[in-house]
Amino acid sequence: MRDKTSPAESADQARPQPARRRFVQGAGLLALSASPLGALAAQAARVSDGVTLADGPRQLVRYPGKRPLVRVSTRPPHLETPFSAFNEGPITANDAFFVRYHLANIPLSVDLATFRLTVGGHVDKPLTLSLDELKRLADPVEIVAVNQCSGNSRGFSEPRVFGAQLANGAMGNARWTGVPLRKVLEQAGVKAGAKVVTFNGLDTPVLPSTPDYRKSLDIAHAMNGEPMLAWGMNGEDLPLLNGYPLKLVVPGYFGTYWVKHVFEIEVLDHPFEGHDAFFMTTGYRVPDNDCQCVAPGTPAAKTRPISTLAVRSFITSVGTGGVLPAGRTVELKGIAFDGGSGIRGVEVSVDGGQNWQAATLGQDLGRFSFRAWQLPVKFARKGPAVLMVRATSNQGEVQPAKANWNPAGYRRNVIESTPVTIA
Ligand SMILES: Nc1nc2c(c(=O)[nH]1)N[C@H]1C(S)=C(S)[C@@H](COP(=O)(O)O)O[C@H]1N2
Ligand SMILES: [Mo]
Repeated sequence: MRDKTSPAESADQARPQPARRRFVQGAGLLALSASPLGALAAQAARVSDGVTLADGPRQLVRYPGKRPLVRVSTRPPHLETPFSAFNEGPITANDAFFVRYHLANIPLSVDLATFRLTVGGHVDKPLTLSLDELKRLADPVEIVAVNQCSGNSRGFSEPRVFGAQLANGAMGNARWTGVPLRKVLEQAGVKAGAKVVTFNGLDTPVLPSTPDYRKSLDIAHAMNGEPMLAWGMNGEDLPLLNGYPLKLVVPGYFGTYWVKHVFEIEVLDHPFEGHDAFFMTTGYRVPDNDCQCVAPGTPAAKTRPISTLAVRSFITSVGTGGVLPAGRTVELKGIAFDGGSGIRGVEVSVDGGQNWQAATLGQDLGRFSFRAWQLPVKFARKGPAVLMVRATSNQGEVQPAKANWNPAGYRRNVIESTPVTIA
């Protein structure tokens, strides 16, 4: 399948065009193909990840630079991390990290010789920076932070909701290297009266009627030192599919703000509105109340942009339908995280929520990171058992026993239950 609409007819002609035959990341597979998106997914393996949502079993598929990931869609690429990868440790490997795009015209390579980051709008001194110039602009900083899709786990919503039917693999935790966004904005000189900062990536819509993928942060958030322009992920360049060469990292905030292939930053002295503000003004909004939820099946009267991650925890060492031995010590392992206060504690139940035991927390990699936990347990009796895990954040937030519901299935953080068999 070839695109019928040229991306060049959109308003995006100012974008640096990636030079396809020069320095190319993950190019081997791509450059040969007349239909790159088709070829990207060409090595589909007919293997399921074992999760069956309403859409049926999900297949694993192989993309450049990635191990087999769960195929949610291929155009645009939308791939989940197979859940077993989270048992490898609190850092998610680059080749296992999930991939989410909204627009099908994604960059298949980026030439650093021509790539430029521009910073403009309501500033004293607009900037045009190569990646090297950006790297020299300030001392690099590192932060370990979770990137989680707002719709992670949406496929478990009841009643069902529209949107990609995701299980729990649309999240990952990495060590990001870059420069604070604040330093870059300071260099450009934000003028008085600035309200928001917008971010645009190299991917473009196929049809002009489709809004571009742009996000914004309030000026105070953009300047608070946390958001980062990152080129490094776990000590390597960003994988192409995760936003090479530069991505906005917004610790504690949902992945929707983590704009990939970011090349254009604009400071506005007015609210961000219009066609290309769709993913702020229409998409990625939650009910404007404390629980960010409504009665299941009902619309939200008033909404606001989604923001920070809710506290969550998972068992990673055994999944639904797993078999564990009776009469022997079994080490249960997992992860927990929240939107940036850090994890105070994790409790585990092996009897469907009647009794809870405190787990031991692993190394603290920072308040925005996955926190590993473990707990040795012993099952006296054979038969079915339901394992549950719940986390409490340092700010006292606990996971709900009953799932909060909203029309887009965002921000799910119900206490997870894992039915297993003791044999
Ligand atoms: N340029 C661009 N950046 C983007 C998106 C996109 O469609 N285009 N999707 C966002 C969403 S919704 C998510 S969840 C994260 C996913 O990041 P990843 O693909 O690196 O895992 O990217 C965000 N950044
Ligand atoms: Mo997302």
